[in-house]
This record gives sequence, C-alpha cells and structure tokens, in this order.
Amino acid sequence: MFPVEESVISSAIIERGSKFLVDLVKSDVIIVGAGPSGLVAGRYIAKTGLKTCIIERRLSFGGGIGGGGMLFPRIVVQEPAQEILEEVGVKLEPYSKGVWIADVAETIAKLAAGAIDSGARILLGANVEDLIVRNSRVCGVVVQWSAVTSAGLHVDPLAFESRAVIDCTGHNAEVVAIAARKNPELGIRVLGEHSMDAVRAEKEVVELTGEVLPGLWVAGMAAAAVRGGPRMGPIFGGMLLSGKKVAELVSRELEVL
Ligand code: 48H
Repeated sequence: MFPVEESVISSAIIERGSKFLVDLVKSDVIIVGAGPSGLVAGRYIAKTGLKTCIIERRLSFGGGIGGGGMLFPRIVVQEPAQEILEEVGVKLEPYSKGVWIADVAETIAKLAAGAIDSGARILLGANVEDLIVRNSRVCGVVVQWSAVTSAGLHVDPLAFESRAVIDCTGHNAEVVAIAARKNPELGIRVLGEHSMDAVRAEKEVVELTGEVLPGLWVAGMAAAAVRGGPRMGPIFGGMLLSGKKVAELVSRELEVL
C-alpha cells in the first residue's frame, strides 16, 4: 500500500474541495433538493450543456424515495414515466397494465449516477437558506453548511449565482416559501398541498410545474405545495415527469433547446 501522510490527505482535500466550491459560485442552473424531481431535472438540464448544480442539505441523495411506501422498499411508477427510469438503467418489474415496481436503493443510485454522468455537480450537506433577489428577479441562492445550521451557530452564509433556480425541495416548497416570506411585495403565495387523490395529483403535479417568479421555478412535490395540488402517496411517475418538464422549460428559457 502506498504510504500517504496526513498532510497530503488534508491538503488534497482542502485544495480540491475549494476549487470545486469556487467553480460553483456561478452556474446556469441551481436545483435545490436531490430527490426524484431534482435528480431528473439535473440530468436533463446538464445533458443540454448548461452548467448545473444540485444543492442538497442531507449527506445523501434520493429525498423521499428511500422511504418507499411506509418503509416497504418499493415504489410504484406508471406509464410513460417508467421510460425515465429505464433510461438510467433501473430494472422495472411489471405489476399490472401500465404499472411498474422499482427498488428504492437502485432508483436512488441510478438517478443520482444519471445526473452526475450527464455533468450535473452535486453539493451535499448544504442548506439553501435564502435567495439572491435583484429587481424582482431571482439570481441565485444563499447557502450555509447544514451542520452549521443544525448547530445554531451564527455564521454568515455564502451566495451562489445562477440564471435559474429550481425549487425541488418537496412537501415544504422551502425555496418558494422563503421567497414569499422575505419579499412580500412580490405577491408570491404558497397555498399548501391538499389531501391525497393519487390519480388527480399525478396529473396535476406535472401541470403545476413551472415558473413562480422570473428566475425561480418549481417542480415535484414543491409544485403541488405552492399551487395547492393534492398529494399522491408513494407513486413517483409525477415526480419524474415534473423533473423532466421543468428541465425542458428552463433549458428553453435559457435558449439551449
Ligand atoms: C437544500 C433541501 C432544502 C434546502 C429540502 O422530498 P423530495 O423527495 O422531493 P421531490 O419533490 O423530488 O419528491 C417528492 C417525493 O419524494 C414525495 O415525497 C412524494 C411523492 N410524496 C407523496 C406523498 O403523498 O407524501 O426531496 C427533496 C429534497 C430532500 O432531499 C431534502 O433534504 C432537500 O430536498 N431539501 N436541500 N436546501 N432548503 N429543503
């Protein structure tokens, strides 16, 4: 085994980690949240050549995928969304007409690998706590290490600029909620998600995906939360299609499609 001393390990990590962070201070697109909608959006946007960064507060990917349905390690996906999983190599088990089952660990691993292999960069352990807003336009995010936030330390955050920010933070629509709370003059409303109706919810979550404010977009469960759509339980086709839709809208807006 090659002998590597502590000073080499530490300087390698500090030097290259800083370089990685400096590169993230200006992106085309910042996606907040590495759940299903964020990972899918990241994959399709990065594939167009746009510089894409996904910021995730946990030290892991997948958001709500890992919990399956009441911790049973399977999720349901329906036509035509199963194609998005097939593209990244997730093995699907047919269940009934138009309905497939996927393993949660495989789905998380392959959606994340799909985003990274397309060129998306993922920053783990970082919490988006505010936005850069100039002239009623969102121009980036304000970030703090999750560990600092959890410890309740008073440490000033850093800001990362981007041409578009996508809120993929799930049930709490955290980024849009911050925009609404901190900029009341912009008239943004977060209506809150409604009770479960899987058939309606799956259709509506895709329809509700879109722009909230110049530079700020919403996808996945956050779209239902902002616009008052119902929840759907552990069926994930809507999340995947919402991620794909926001990728198309944002890529077109930034004029690469
Ligand atoms: C950094 C943040 C921040 C922040 C949150 O919850 P998710 O899986 O979100 P979606 O919309 O991609 O998928 C929703 C799905 O998992 C789900 O919950 C479904 C289908 N529910 C239906 C039902 O009826 O209950 O992922 C969001 C991710 C998580 O990993 C968070 O840790 C992360 O966003 N996150 N990251 N800064 N401020 N807020």
